[in-house]
Amino acid sequence: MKEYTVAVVGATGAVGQKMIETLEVRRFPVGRLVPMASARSAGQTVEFRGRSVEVIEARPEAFEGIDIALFSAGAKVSRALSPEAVRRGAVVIDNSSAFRMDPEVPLVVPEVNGETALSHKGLIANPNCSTIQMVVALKPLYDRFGIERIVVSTYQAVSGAGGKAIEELLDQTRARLAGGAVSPSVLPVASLPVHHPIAFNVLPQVDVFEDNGFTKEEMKMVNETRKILNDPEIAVTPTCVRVPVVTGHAEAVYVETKRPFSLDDVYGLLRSAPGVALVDDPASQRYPMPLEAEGRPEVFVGRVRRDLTHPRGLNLWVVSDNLLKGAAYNAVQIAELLVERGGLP
Ligand code: NAP
Ligand code: 3JN
Repeated sequence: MKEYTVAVVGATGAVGQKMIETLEVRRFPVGRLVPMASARSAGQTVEFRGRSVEVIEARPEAFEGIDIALFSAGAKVSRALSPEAVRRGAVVIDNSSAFRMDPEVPLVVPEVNGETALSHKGLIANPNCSTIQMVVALKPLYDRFGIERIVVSTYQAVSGAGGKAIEELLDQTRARLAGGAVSPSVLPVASLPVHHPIAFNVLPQVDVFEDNGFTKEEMKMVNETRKILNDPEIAVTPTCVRVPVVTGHAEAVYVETKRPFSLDDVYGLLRSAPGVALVDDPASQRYPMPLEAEGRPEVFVGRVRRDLTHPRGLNLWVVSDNLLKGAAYNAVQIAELLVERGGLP
């Protein structure tokens, strides 16, 4: 089998580390791994297949000879360096929001719209984590019954906000338990002047606010869902919330379908849907939870129930590992799809 030279940009970050782990676990045909980060981390090492591999600074020339570049170092880095990588012949799978809404760039969740990846022009975007797990769960229902409207509330783990946010939750938890004071500096948004404690708290803000009162994370869910489902009319009303959980985003999702459904059909569709694991047994208190989803590639769905008031209303509880299916695993799945279906030069 052909082997590929694979760059991971952001290799020292929360997502980049999971990308490297996922390449190894999935036995992706990596001939050479090239971990990249900022000049700050150049010279550090990452572990891959039992060996230490040196991290190099991500600069335009570093992309000479790279076949596939998985980017996860933020939108600014992606905007600056991914065109440089593409110009040098790499196919870029970008985990940032930089190009997601660009009509020339496919926005891909393999279980939902995998075929769109094959029309790439060198660049493929990985959607936002909250969007990915929602559309994987809803796709089988969308195809069978149509969906008019989605009302979603997220319960997002701190790892979605990066390595520093994980440290902040753990440090604050230890400090509070020891009776000490905390001085938040990362959440809800590191670059804003005001920060709130996350330990023993819940923050109804993920990313910055837009003029319409929704946050950027919420607007990503609206716009990315429309693009992935190729349905500019679908109504999405999100509220994104940060909770003191390290890994695993949860979502309470309410949908109104276009056509009537039976619950038996819904269970059947979810049971056989690619990438979905149905965990729904109220009698034995079985439902998806972040602690059980951590480290797993599936999107877990439970608490499936017909709405009490709307005849075509359905409630679901959707949980997934935000660093895996929400980021690293989805990106590696896209790379696998390109290898399997001739999508690489
Ligand atoms: P993180 O833990 O803070 O890691 C950031 C990574 O980016 C580090 O490896 C860092 O390297 C690198 N980096 C920073 N500035 C750089 C530069 N100028 N050149 C090259 N590398 C640079 O953050 P994370 O949680 O892994 O997230 C990284 C990005 O992934 C986010 O900004 C976002 O765009 C994307 N993301 C997407 C999703 C999703 O929903 N699909 C979820 C989370 C994150 P140093 O060690 O050298 O600083
Ligand atoms: O907060 C989360 O749970 C998900 C965060 C995703 C994120 C964080 C910083 C920058 C993104 C993203 O992927 O949408 C970005 C970004 O690239 O805009």
